[in-house]
Amino acid sequence: MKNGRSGHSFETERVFAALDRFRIELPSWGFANTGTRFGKFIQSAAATNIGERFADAGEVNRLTGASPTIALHVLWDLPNGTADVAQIRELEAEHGIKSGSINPNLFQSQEYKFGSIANPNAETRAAALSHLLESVEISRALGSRDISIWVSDGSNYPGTQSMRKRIRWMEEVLSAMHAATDENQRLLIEYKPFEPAFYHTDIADWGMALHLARIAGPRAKVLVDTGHHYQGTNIEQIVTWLLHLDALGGFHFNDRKYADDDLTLGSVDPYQVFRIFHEILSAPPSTSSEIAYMIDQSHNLKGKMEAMVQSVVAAQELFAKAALIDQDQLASLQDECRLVEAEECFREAFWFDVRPVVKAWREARKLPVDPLAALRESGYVERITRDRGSRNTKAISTYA
Ligand code: RM4
Ligand code: MN
Ligand code: MN
Repeated sequence: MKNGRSGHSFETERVFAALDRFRIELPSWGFANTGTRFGKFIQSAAATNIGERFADAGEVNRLTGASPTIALHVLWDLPNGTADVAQIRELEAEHGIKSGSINPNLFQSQEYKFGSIANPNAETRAAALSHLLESVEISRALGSRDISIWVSDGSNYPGTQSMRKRIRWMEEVLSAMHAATDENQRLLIEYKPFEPAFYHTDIADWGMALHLARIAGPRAKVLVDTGHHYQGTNIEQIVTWLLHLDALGGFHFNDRKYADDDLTLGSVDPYQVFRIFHEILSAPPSTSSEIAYMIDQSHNLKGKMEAMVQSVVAAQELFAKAALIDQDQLASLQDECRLVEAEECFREAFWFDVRPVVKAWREARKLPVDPLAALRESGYVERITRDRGSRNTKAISTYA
């Protein structure tokens, strides 16, 4: 270990500083029953209502100290719109966790069969806009900064829709939405190459999302969901470009082997997450300080609480590893094209076992030293399994 300025090791200083500022948002839907298009496997411990989703997220935050906000899906968490804000406020106070990003739902209603903000029918586009405006209102009422939009719009067969006209319709709706935001709010635009549409998707990649964000206005940024790329796409390069353009709003983290698999963060390819964090940590802080780190996962087989704790811990460890890269040294090795030494400087940080230092950080911050073990010892999962078991056998969740 190298020695840092304060007498602590270089690694301890770096990791402590990195973890003190790293926060990652939990998705309310990650605690509820979800499934695949082939069916759902109900879990006895899954959250069956908004109170339980808040309780679970609060517990993950208690264990990790790194997740003080919960992302809300309007249709699933606030089915009555702004009328539900008072109840959400009470839940925030009760569970010590704040509302995070507000996620409009433009993909489940029957009227969106042929699209929402890109639907050829002006009335349907107006309905989509009115839902977006209500989402802006909800975000304002809750004091949450980000409204994260993912639209499933697209078509399944060549020639059946005008891709060109649909661009204009999206520009109009998103501009109108942006006009309703105030300076404390942001509009994050997510992209995805395919699914549910299989011929064209209206916001298929970061270029399209960036264009729409620029047209919408200065408070619109791009949201990168790590599962929303073709195989082999260099996601960290996209991140670099978005940072350069001051257009990176946030992330939906998850992992995958094939497509939008929504598996636990870092479970398949932790090096990918490390590379993304490196690009962020090597960029000027002014372009990266407002990035919203969020988890967007669906845990079908693993226990939801356990999977979420694993995800937060994995994110912390990979962020801590990336913080260990000696940026000055790496920059001069890169400039001199000393390729092998540059690569080894990079990989040394990835291979460094940060877990003992992360444990020391948890101890210093009075957090459970091993969050997963603490979850097991707390009996929380057994309790919610008992309490929610019968409700879960009856209720098939409305979740996608
Ligand atoms: C989409 C996308 C969105 C999420 C929905 C449920 O694939 O990732 O972010 O809100 O799933
Ligand atoms: Mn997502
Ligand atoms: Mn997705």
